[in-house]
Amino acid sequence: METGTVGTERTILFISDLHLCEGRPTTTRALLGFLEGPASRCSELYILGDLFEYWAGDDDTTDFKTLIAGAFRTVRDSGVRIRFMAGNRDFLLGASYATEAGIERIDDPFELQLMDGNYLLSHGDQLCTDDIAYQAFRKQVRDLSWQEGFLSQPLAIRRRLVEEIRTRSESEKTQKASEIMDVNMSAVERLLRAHDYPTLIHGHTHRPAWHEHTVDGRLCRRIVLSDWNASAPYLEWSTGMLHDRVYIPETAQD
Ligand code: LP5
Ligand code: MN
Repeated sequence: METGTVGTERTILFISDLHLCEGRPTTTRALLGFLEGPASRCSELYILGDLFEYWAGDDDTTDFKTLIAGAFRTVRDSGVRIRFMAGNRDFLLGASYATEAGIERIDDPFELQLMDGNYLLSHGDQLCTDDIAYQAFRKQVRDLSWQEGFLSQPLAIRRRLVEEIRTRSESEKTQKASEIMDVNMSAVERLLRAHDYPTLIHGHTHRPAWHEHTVDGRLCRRIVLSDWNASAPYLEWSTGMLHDRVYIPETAQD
C-alpha cells in the first residue's frame, strides 16, 4: 500500500496505452511534449501498461527506445517519480530498460491511498474474463518459467514469434464479439470487493469513460483511461480530486 505525502501540493498523472513504436511518430511527439510539459511539473507519473506496441526483451535495443528512455530519465532526474505497470504488450520490459529510463516497475493491481480515498490501479486485461482464448494465452505467457525460456531464445526468433502472435491476435479480434473484449462486471466487482471498494483506474479496453458501480451497497468509481494518438490524454489527481486532461502538441494543433 502506497501512502507517501498526502498534501494538496501532490500532483499525480496517470496514462496508458500509448503503443509507442517507430511507425507512430505523432504519438512519439505527443509523449515527448507531454514529458517536457505536464509530466515535468507533476510529482508522480503512473504508466498503466502498453507503453510500447510490443516488447520482445530488453536486449531488443533501438535508437528509438534509447530516445524514449532518455526522455523519461530527464523527467525522473528533475524529481518526478515514475512508475510503470506492465500491459499485455510490454510485460517483458525488464529491470535493465527500467533502470535506463528511470522508471520503477510496479505490480498489477497496485493500491494507492490518497487524501480523498483509496485508489486501485490496473492495466485491465485481467478483467476481460469472457475472452477465454486471451486469458489462456495470458496464463501461459505470464508464467515466469515460460518467460525465461522465451527470453533465452535468440532475438530474431523472439521477434518472429511476436509477429506471429500479433497477426493471430489481430485476426482473432475480428472474430470476437465486442462485449467479450470489455471487462466482465463480476470480475470488476470481485476486484473492488477484495480491495475495500476503491476507485479503480485502468486502461487496455480503449473505451475511455468514468463509470460508477454499486458493490455491496458501496459506491465505487471505475475510470477507464484513453489510448493515445496524436494527442496525449491523461488523468490528473490534484487538489484532492481527479481531472480528465489532454495535452495537445503544437504540431497537432495546426
Ligand atoms: O493488444 P490488443 O489490445 O490488440 O489485443 C489483446 C489481446 N492480444 C494480445 C497479443 C498482443 O496484442 C500481441 C503480443 C504482444 C507481444 C508480447 C511479447 C511476448 C509474447 C510472445 C509470445 C510468443 O495480448 C487479444 C484480446 C484483446 O487484447 C482484448 O482484450 O482479445 O487476445 C488475443 O487476440 C489472443 C488470442 O485470442 C489467442 C492467441 C493464442 C496464441 C496461442 C499461441 C500460444 C503460444 C505462444 C508461444 C509461441
Ligand atoms: Mn492492453
